[in-house]
Amino acid sequence: MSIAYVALGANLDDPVAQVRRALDALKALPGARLQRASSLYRTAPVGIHGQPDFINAVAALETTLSPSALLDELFAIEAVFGRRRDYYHAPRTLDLDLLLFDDCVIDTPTLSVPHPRMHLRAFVLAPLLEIAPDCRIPGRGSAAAWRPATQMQAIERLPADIHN
Ligand code: PH2
Ligand code: MG
Ligand code: MG
Repeated sequence: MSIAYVALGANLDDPVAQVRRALDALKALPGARLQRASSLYRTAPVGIHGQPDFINAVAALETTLSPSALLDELFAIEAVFGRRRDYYHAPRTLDLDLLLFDDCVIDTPTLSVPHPRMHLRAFVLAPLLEIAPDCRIPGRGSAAAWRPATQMQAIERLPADIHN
């Protein structure tokens, strides 16, 4: 059994509803059990200009799947949610990124784990630290130690009644 952390992000077509439904889809994933889900966060776009704010969250999954099998399942959920890849960083109904898989380091043309930019992004670190305060990022050390460097990125935790 492995533990995987998955980042959820949406900024199109009622993103709060998209992320809530995506958490339900993760719950229903064969070969995986949703162990923890963070609050939802409203976040300013990072590295992108002129797009709507995002809704982001992070989920912890217990899984018997391999990293690549889990990645395939995540892509399949994105497709069900109508994800289109019109251009790099196009606005999206749902983005599911595999952040961490146990303490594995994976670097293939299709999968990089840990996610190479996760330690630089408040929209990943804040929800991740909410559900895994002691989380370590292989090769980067404690996730909490990176959070102060992202302090300038606008992020707001949504009240629980919006996502429960
Ligand atoms: N995803 C990106 C790039 N920038 N910014 C925010 N706030 N949230 C995201 O999910 C996000 C982003 C690439 O996937
Ligand atoms: Mg992404
Ligand atoms: Mg992605």
